[in-house]
Amino acid sequence: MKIGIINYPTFGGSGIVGTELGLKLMERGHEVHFISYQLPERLKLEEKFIFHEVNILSYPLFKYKPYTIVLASLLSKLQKEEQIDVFHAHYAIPHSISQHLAKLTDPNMKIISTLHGSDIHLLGLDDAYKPILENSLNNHDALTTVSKFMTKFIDEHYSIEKDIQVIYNFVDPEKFSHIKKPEKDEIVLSHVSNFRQVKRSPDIIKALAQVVEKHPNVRLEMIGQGPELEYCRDLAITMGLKDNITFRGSLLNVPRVLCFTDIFLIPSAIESFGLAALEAMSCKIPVISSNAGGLPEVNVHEKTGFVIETGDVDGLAESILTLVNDEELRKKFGKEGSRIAREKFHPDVIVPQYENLYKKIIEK
Ligand code: GMT
Repeated sequence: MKIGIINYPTFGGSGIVGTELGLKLMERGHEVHFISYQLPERLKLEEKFIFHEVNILSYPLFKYKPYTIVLASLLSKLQKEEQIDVFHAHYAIPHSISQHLAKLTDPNMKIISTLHGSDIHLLGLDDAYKPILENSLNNHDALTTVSKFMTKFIDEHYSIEKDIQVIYNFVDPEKFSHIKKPEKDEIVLSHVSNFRQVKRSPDIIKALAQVVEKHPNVRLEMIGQGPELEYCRDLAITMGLKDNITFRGSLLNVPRVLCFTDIFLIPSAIESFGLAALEAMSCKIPVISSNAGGLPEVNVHEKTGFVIETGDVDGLAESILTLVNDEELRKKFGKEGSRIAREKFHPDVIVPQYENLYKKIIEK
């Protein structure tokens, strides 16, 4: 098949899922066309790929560049010139709307969107997007989401007249696997985040303050960048935790930090799936997550880690302390996490679900 993948090029989960899916589809013999406004981060590690850049010319009248239209025109052009069998957008705003616009130029064009997260549970609810978004999604050939939580959320908040298939995100054990941890005299906690408010990253610093009172040899790795990063840095200083926290910025090689990690933390206020938690599980790392959104579909309480109430800083500290004090429990949760990652979220389980969906809509 010839498949067009439209995604954001950044470190965000939807961009990663789109890119990794495209790469897996290439491995399985498909011709994949990556479409984005710049080369996706994870493609930078690859040698062979087809990439189409969405190029917007400046014009003095434009205060805001009309990205949605330029992307739609590119998709329409690709449909004509490359005879793409199916276009697959990751993150609905504005990608799904551009796909729908392009389909207006050729009704035979097949379009699918995967609804990832804040495109639906935050931005999409706003009147500034909702009417057009809903109409575009209703004109798609197929829709998928990344968790049962997301499907339920869409049912409750949108008028979508088609079935929405849940296809979970996946993790490649070749890229995220357990590497024997080096001997060290500290316990390392990690948090991978875009430091937006929904991630509740400051809760981790507050919990760490309680933890180091009992165990001064606990250190936290904060990976990523975003609006609350500066606040987190300040909080670390005011709470006297400067020496217990390392801020790393965005990293292409997350597995390198994960191999030093003993406990992974993701206490978000909402999370449609929590790809970072799955990547940690794949590396045999126990996870402490909140019970928000689709997180409990990934991290299973008392099997792969602990699931706490969102915002429960004391509960977070208590769970960290339980795992800090119990190496055997860390190993047990880590092992189970990696087993579930391999069985339920393996590319060989997930990618064929997308292939089958593509085939179904192409044959229709
Ligand atoms: O939706 C977002 O806030 C961003 C999006 C992204 O592009 O990173 O993340 C969402 O999609 C990921 C991949 O499916 C999920 O793992 C994240 O849980 C989800 N984020 C939220 O729901 C906040």
